[in-house]
Amino acid sequence: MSSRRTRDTQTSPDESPGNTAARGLVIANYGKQLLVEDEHGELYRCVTRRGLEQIVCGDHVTWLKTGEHSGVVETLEPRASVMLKTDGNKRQRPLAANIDQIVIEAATEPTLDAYLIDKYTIAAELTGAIPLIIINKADLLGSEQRASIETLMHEYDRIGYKHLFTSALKNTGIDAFKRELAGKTSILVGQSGVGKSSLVKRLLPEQDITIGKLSEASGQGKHTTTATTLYHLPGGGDLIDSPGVRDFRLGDIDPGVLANGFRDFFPYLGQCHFNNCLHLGEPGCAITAALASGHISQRRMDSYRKLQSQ
Ligand SMILES: Nc1nc2c(ncn2[C@@H]2O[C@H](COP(=O)(O)OP(=O)(O)OP(=O)(O)O)[C@@H](O)[C@H]2O)c(=O)[nH]1
Ligand SMILES: [Mg+2]
Ligand SMILES: [Zn+2]
Repeated sequence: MSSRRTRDTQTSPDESPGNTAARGLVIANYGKQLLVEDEHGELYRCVTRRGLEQIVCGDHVTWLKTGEHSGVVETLEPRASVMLKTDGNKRQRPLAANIDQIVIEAATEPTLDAYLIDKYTIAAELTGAIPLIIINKADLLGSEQRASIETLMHEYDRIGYKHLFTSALKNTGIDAFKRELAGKTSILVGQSGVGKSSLVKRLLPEQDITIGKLSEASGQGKHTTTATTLYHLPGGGDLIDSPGVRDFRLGDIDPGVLANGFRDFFPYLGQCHFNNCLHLGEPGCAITAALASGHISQRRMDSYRKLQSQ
C-alpha cells in the first residue's frame, strides 16, 4: 500500500494553456490551506477547489500551480485507507489517509491509559492498518513500573501486536523504532505530551519540530503540535506527526461491527449460537467461552463492553 503510483502528469479540462495539473502528496493541513509536495520535493501552499471533500495529510491529489509557491488542488485521488477522528461536534472527519501503520504512543507521563491504547488498536483494525505500540519515556520507569507495563504489553503480544520501549530523551529504542517504520506510511497518535514530536525529532534531528513542555503543576500535557504533518524518513518510509488528544473517540460504530476491531476475537467470530450475537452474555457465545478459558483477556473484554455501552 501507500503506493506512490507513478502516473503521467494529467491535464485538467479547465486548465490555462501551459499549466497542467500535476500529482502531489499532501504533507500538512492547516485548516483551509494544504501543503502539497510535487514530484521533485518542492512545497506549495494550496487551497482546494470548492466542492472537494476534506483533504488530509497522506492524500494524493492533482493540483494546478497558481504562483511561485502556491496552487489549487483540483482532485483527490482514491484513498487506499483513511483514519477517522471524531470532532467536538461528534462528527467523523478524516485525520490522515493512505496509512499502513498506526503508531500508538503512550507514556506514564501524563498517564498510561490502556483503554485509550485499545481504542487506537480498534481504529487501526477498522482502518486496515497495523498497530504498533510505543511506550516512550522508558527512562522514567522504575523496575516495578516497567514490569507492570510489560505484563500489560504481554496481552498485546498475544494478540499479535508489537510493542517497543523508547526514550526520546536518552535515545534508546530508536533503532528498533526506525526498523518498524521503514518502507511504510505511519501515523503517530496518542495523548498530548507523551513525546510524539520528540520521537520525530530523534529520527530527523535537522528538522524544525516544536516540542512542548509538560505543565509541571498538573502533569498534563498541553497541545504543542497543532497541524498534522508528514515527514519523509531517511531510512525510507513516511511518518505523520499528529496533534495529541485528551481523549480519542471512535465515533459511531455499528454494534455488530465493533468486534471486527478486536483481533483477539477473530478466531471465535462466527462461532456463536446466534449469528447476530453481540457477545454481551447471550447463550452459546464463543467469545464468552474464550474469555472463560483465558484466551481473551478480561481487560480487553471490559474495553469491548465499555465501547458497546457508549
Ligand atoms: N523523560 C522524558 N521526557 C520526554 C521524553 N520524550 C519527550 N519528553 C518530554 O515530554 C514533553 C512533551 O513532548 P512532545 O514531544 O512535545 O509531546 P507530543 O506528544 O508531541 O505533544 P503534543 O504535540 O501536544 O501532542 C517534552 O517536555 C519532552 O521533553 C522521554 O523519552 N523521556
Ligand atoms: Mg507534538
Ligand atoms: Zn457471541
